[in-house]
Amino acid sequence: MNFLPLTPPGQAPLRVMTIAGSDSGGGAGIQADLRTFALLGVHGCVSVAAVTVQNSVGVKAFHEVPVDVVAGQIRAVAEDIGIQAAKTGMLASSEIIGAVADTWRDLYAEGLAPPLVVDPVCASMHGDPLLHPSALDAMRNELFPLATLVTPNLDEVLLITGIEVVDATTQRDAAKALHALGPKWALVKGGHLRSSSHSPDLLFDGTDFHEFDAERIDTPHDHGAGDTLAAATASALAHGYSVPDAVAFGKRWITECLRAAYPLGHGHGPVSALFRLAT
Ligand code: PXL
Repeated sequence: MNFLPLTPPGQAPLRVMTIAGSDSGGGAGIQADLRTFALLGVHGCVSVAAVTVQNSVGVKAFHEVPVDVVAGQIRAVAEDIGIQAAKTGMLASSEIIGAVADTWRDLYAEGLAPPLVVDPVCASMHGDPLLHPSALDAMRNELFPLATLVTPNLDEVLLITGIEVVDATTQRDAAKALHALGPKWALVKGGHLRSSSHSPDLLFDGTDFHEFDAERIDTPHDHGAGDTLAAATASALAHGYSVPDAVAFGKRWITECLRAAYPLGHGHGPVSALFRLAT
């Protein structure tokens, strides 16, 4: 596959920020995002929103970072280092979502807010909650309207819109419902449409639908897949790609990361951006 343009050594690469949770097992969350950023040649910056206690079997607990610290990390980096794109992942609570949204609105007014990919992480692949159910309203009403792109999986689509996606028609309905919440673009990922041998994702900007079909890689080791797709898409947006082109790039990247996924621990292993080192 073609990767993103690289910056010559000694010159500052583009900066992409992840506002998300830490995964002690290193497979998902901030650790997955930083791996993708590095292997795509962008400089990853971080606002840690939560710290999870987890391994390949499940999430045992999490600690929420105080809201002023989450907001402070974003502002400190945006003001000084500058960011060309950002993505959100696990945000845990309505208070944290509110702080991120407030900070983002302020940065926008100051001309410091780049494209924002909102991956509305609600639960781990084991079903362990990563977002308090009471925070769904904040996700819908505060963060979605600020997003360039939202990237829910089908479980998250159901929680956010109430629509159960079972086929192409309901996938379109869901894309319209998500877009109506305010993001510029909505991506409904079809990777969990288990009947399909393909992984059809649908992108909608309120007017046009774009379909992205990729080979479906059947692996139990898909921990961090959503994070990795959003991180690669944000990296392409930092390079000035259009949203459809950035999503197409992210989709190619996650397909290769899924192909390279490896077992770890006694449960589900992670997708692997490390394949890039062998290409
Ligand atoms: O893959 C979703 C995700 C995001 N962020 C953190 C996670 C997980 C899944 O477990 O732990 C911190």
